[in-house]
Amino acid sequence: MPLVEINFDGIVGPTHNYAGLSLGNLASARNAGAVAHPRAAALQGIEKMRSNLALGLAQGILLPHRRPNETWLARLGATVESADPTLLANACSASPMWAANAATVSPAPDTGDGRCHLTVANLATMPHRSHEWPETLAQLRLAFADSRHFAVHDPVPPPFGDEGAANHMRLTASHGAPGIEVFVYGKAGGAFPARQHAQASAAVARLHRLDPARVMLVQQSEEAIAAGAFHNDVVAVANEGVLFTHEQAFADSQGFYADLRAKLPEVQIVEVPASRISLEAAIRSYLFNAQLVTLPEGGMALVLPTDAKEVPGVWGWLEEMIAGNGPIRRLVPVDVRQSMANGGGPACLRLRVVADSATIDPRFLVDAEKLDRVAAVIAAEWPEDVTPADLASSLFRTPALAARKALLQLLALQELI
Ligand code: SUG
Repeated sequence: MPLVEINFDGIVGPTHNYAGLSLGNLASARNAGAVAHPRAAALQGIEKMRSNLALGLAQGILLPHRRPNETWLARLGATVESADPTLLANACSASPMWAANAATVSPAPDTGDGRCHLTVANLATMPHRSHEWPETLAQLRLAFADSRHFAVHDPVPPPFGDEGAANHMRLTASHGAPGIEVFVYGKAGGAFPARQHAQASAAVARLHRLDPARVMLVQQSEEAIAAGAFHNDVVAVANEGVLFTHEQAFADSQGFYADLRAKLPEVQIVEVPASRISLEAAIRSYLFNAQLVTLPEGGMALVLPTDAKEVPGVWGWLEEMIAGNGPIRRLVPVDVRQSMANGGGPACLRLRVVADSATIDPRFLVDAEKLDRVAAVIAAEWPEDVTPADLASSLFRTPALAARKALLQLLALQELI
């Protein structure tokens, strides 16, 4: 069977809320304390998946984690009753929805043993994300249990922060051919933390047994992090032979492009100049936090947030790009506003895996009919509104746990309950 790209979207959990937990993520700070809408958020995610299925793409899912995370609280000597509001918010975050941060994935053609390797991300920099990995690992070990085709690794040990695929790009002539894997790390970010450590990137490349000649370690620009690009996927995205990037994404863009061209002469680099779209406008519109996908009929589409239409200058530039007959032929706007308000666009919500879908546990794969059943559970069980203050109430927590359980039962994933 052929290797295809499969996007695994994180389903937004019933505790989705705006607690302003992510320093350096401007949307998270801007919306701190706002009323969140978990049901609408999860249904927006389902609509995005439906839209991608309609484009002819393969689709998978990752599941919401058990929240509040009482195991994590217990290790801190706390309970849901005793935890202060900030600690409780950290234990309740629905952040596993951003599946781009679940793991780094190296497809089989790139690795020394011909298996697809996945390393779960430790997400060590942010407290609310640092306790995701055990449950993510449990899901990955189920979905990719076939050890003839997959190797699933434990996280890189802290303090080396690893944020997974959000700082990793794979460029290749085609999905099934060997790729150049680009690991983007941060050193400094002005007032904000650099969340991806170079040592973590290097460790993942070694664990995945990548050919050092086909690995690139590239520094993210300090100005990008300082402007709010807390992950590289906020300012750049790649697919097959195309890199779509902001001019100021990397510390040394020209050096990076030259090295990349030397390794992959056919690469096409579509660079957006800062003179047309400033870093600030790029981060506000999230035009790069897009899924750049190869369509079955040929050509590439950019699945990007509808918000990109609202920032002056952005949509006009994109339409010029399409008219210019470059590699990106189509714009597909999707409404993921609930996730966007926490700094997560279409690309954040998915983990890309290139593999033969027949080797993956089918409970993690979806078609339109299965999505209908998932949407029905969300519509019936997910709360409509949540404020950070609600997190302390058992009237909110008990139904939230029951809602997740109903979804896992529907999918026959009882072992995750
Ligand atoms: O880690 N937001 C996430 C957004 C992650 C986006 N992912 C990628 N770019 N791939 C983060 O900053 C906000 C949660 C809060 O503030 O309550 C949050 O965690």
